[in-house]
Amino acid sequence: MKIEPITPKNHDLIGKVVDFIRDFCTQIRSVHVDHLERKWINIALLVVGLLVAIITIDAFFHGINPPSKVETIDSAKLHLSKEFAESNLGVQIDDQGNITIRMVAGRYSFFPKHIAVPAETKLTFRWVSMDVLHGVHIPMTNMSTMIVPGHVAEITTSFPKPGEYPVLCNEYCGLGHNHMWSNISVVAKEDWLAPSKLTANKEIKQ
Ligand SMILES: [Cu+2]
Repeated sequence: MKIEPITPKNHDLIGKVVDFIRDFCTQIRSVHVDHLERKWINIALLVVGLLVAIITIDAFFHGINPPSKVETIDSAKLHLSKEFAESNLGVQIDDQGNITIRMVAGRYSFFPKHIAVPAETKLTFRWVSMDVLHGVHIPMTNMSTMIVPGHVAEITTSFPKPGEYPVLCNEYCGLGHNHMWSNISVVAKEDWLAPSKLTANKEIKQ
């Protein structure tokens, strides 16, 4: 990288900026602020500084990051990624019987729009966003997370009772936000049909 030498031109600019800051500080100091008011301003600034420090320390030293694991993904290439390609979305069961549900959130729907899962079973949901920040909330369950573009949000949960559960977006994502929903049918464990055949067929098609 070429570093530009300090020329009289940009030396002038630095001088102007310094003058501006000096003027600004002088004007601020000349404003009359009541003693008590000044105390409260200082307390407010102290609280703001403390919060910023906590966030910074958490982010850099405690690894506080977007929800779930810090797993990144290219949101613009979801349809090309193996895991979130259209044919891999929905419910999948592996050889050990672990159930994984992959869903994509995009303005203004969750894809796939409807899935069926068994009750009283450990389910791993993996969510990604194809565009902006979304959220996912399933009322009457502990499912609530942000879906940050560029990150995979992973939640492990189970549904205690069979029934119809709406999946709602709880982060304002645009004009159609209130129409952004999907639906999960939770069926009794013994009535649930594992999509193994479906998965196998898909693999053959690919
Ligand atoms: Cu939304």
